[in-house]
Amino acid sequence: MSKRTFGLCVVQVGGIQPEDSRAEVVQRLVSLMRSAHARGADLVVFPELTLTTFMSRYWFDDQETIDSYFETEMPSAETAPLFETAAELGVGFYLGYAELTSDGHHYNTSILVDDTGRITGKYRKIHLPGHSDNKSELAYQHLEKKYFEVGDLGFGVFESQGLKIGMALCNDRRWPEVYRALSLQGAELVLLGYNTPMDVPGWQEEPHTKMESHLLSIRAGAYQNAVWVAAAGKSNTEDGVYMIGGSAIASPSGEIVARAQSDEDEVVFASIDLDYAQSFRDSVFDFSAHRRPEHYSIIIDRIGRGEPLPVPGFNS
Ligand code: CDT
Repeated sequence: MSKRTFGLCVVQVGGIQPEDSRAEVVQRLVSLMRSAHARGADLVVFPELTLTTFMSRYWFDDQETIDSYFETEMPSAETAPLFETAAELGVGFYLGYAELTSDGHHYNTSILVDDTGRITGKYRKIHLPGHSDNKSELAYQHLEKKYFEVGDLGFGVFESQGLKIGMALCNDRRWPEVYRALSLQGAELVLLGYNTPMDVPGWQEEPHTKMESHLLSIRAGAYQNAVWVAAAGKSNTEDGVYMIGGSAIASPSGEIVARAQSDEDEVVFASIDLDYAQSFRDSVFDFSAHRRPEHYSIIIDRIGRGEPLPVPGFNS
């Protein structure tokens, strides 16, 4: 059996505080990238909105304050060390950040950068959770729907470092359509960053199931689509709010092959065999042989739950 090994790292970041400057955060990420390289990383995955604290927990009225959390260029003077280190070490990376475009659009974005420091792909988050109204009675809110527009780039797959790589961000990992859209384009690797606070308004999961549903989502996405999934989160407390951690790599068998042990900064490494996916693609998930899209139209036609469809002899 063939083997194409690749050094994959998810870098968990143990919380960014409101007072941490971009320059401090970038230095921290550079040092984590160096540790990842020392472990054998070819590619490093950083979390969602990595450069600042998770601003969606705060209600801001003032556009200048809001925009201060966003990047207007990438790389910028402040983020350039990440690109320079990537090129120096020959390590690619995925980075989540808040993007303000030159024509005034705000997106929750990730980029893919190859081992020469060149941007090879971009994704703008499509599943934005939370709310846009001011729930001022709460200590912390989840205002992604206020601060970000729905991404306009679709689910892209990019050739980078000799691989086909798809990207997603945080809440996307809970939606099976995301992995399917990427795997139908031949993605071998799905990279995603996340911020999952323990307390989210209106999200009534038992605390112990938060980690379970996170791991279940990436494992199911990996297995059902015969892809590797690498998920990097922020963890520990940010401004007193706990984020779940559990940064992990899931294989096409649906197993977690590496997982953070702490809720601090941590480099999680796996030497993965990219060809391991092939046996799944040739058998149980041979899409060409087994998928039946003529029976999937309801997935496109409906957004919310509705009445049962007519079935001949029933429901008419
Ligand atoms: N950042 C992000 O998308 N976080 C969400 C938590 C709240 S959604 C109920 C997540 O899915 O982890």
